[in-house]
Amino acid sequence: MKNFKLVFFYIKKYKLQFILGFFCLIVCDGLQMIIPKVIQHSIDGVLLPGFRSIDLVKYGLLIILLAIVIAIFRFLWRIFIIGNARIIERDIRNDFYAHLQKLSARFFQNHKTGDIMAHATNDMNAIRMLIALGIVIGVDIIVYSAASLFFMINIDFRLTMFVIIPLPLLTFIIIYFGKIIHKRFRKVQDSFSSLTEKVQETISGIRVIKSFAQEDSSQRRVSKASYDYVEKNISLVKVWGLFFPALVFIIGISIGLTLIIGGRKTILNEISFGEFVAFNSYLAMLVWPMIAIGWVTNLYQRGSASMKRINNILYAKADIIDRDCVNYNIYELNGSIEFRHLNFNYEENEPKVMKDVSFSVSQGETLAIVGRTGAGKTSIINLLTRKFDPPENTVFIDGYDIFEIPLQVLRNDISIVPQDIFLFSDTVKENIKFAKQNATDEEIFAFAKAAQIYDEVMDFKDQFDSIIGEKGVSLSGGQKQRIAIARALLADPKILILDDALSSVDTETEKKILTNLIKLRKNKTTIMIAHRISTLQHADKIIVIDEGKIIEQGNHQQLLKNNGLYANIYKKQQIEEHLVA
Ligand code: DCP
Ligand code: MG
Repeated sequence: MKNFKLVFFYIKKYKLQFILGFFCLIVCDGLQMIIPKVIQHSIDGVLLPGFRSIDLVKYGLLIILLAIVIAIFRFLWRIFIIGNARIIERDIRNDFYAHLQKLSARFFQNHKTGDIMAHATNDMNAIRMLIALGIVIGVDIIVYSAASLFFMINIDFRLTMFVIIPLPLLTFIIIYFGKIIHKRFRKVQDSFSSLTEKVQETISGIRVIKSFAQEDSSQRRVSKASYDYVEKNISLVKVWGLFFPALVFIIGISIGLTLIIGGRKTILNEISFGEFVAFNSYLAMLVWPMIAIGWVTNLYQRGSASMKRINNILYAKADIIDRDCVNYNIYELNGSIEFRHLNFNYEENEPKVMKDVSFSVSQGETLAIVGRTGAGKTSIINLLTRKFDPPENTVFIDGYDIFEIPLQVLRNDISIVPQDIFLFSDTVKENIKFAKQNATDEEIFAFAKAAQIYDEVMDFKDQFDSIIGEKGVSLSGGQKQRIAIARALLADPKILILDDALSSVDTETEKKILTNLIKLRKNKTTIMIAHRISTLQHADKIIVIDEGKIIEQGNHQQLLKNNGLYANIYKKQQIEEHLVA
């Protein structure tokens, strides 16, 4: 039960609606229980001498009236209870999402997107079902079984005792089959998602498949998934096929007993004919709570498993947070950076990816980082931006330990064009103004021009209102990079970081972007990572990193003189350029 703390919190928050729903539900259930009584009296009345047909009309009208009132109250309780459960689901999902946003890169490295998606959908569903149906069924169980039993016993105690003997079996059948059905249903769902995944993969990867002439093998993979889906469905159908007959069988026994024993009692005049009919109706009504107990048990188990999974995430501590030493008097950054003897590994038992790294950048300077792939360039950025936390007293901005700077300030004043660019499936314009929502069109166009993407966007059918992604224009790697650069430039941050952001841009365009960049970033700190030295040679300071260690630093001229790795890479790239040219 303690898993449901959050649910109770929200139930309390919306308690008025729940109380109203509860009231409507009880009225609805209660009135429902009166109908067989009305039928009983009308039948017994018909059999009495002196019964007038006008009385029958009265009974008929009464039942219609009851039906109308029941319908109204049923409508109301659905709105109050089921509607409210939807609202709570929404609130929990919002909490969940808000919390996800706080979690660190490390969390997302350790949790699969698919699992998180499942929590936000399937698990939320299970909780909603439990809240809504749990309440409704709970009330139904109590009202239905209490009232039915009361009226049945009132009609004939011994008869009641006989016919209810088989009914508890219903509960067990529901619990038992419910579990199997749920398990198999999950397998059907899994199989379906793997089938759609395969189909989607083969469609989006069709060019690769064709170019490697792998149509047959990809066809085989899809049809295998397709077979699997059918198989899982058949296994589900089989349980359903057993489940209903089992229910009908048990109910049949009770009905049979009623007919035999109750029928005899009617003939012997121990109970009236009307009572016999009413008894049958109440028996039918008693079936529902028996089924409901089993159902709600399963719902509860599923819901609490889901709640546990969601709690695991909701109570996962956000590990990248403002620490106690944070200084909220820091409102903005100036942009000088220093790393002091930084050692770092991503996971405890893994080897170090940063080894005694020290360097500094003054405010307004441009720093370039060069190094082979996997050398640790992006890791430096990850630590500077607190995507991952460095050890204390190793990274300083404006002379402050990075942990003294509020995260909000850090995030506001540093913009990155990351190596793996992500654009939203929204318009080009919205993507560019992502970091500065109040940007004017003029600003957006100006920075698009600076990033050398303006002309290309103007060639799109809807220009800056073109949607990016599957439903709209598909962009080349270089186009994406330049849109991301425009986005970062528009934010005009105190520190701008370009992580390999020009890798897919041709050298001509690159030169133009760099010229604009130098103009726009005058007196503002910029960090550039690139494999091409032509991109970096104008930087005030260049550090060369290899296997997590800084092996050279200086400006272009100094490093060439050094004749180390930098000079080596530079020469190779010069020869390549000559060959290409
Ligand atoms: N690494 C890791 N966990 C991460 C990121 C990186 O274990 N979340 C490891 C992989 C490499 C090392 O850290 O062994 C350095 O990775 P970087 O991403 O810092 O390397 P680069 O950015 O220099 O490489 P590239 O030029 O390919 O981007
Ligand atoms: Mg990298």
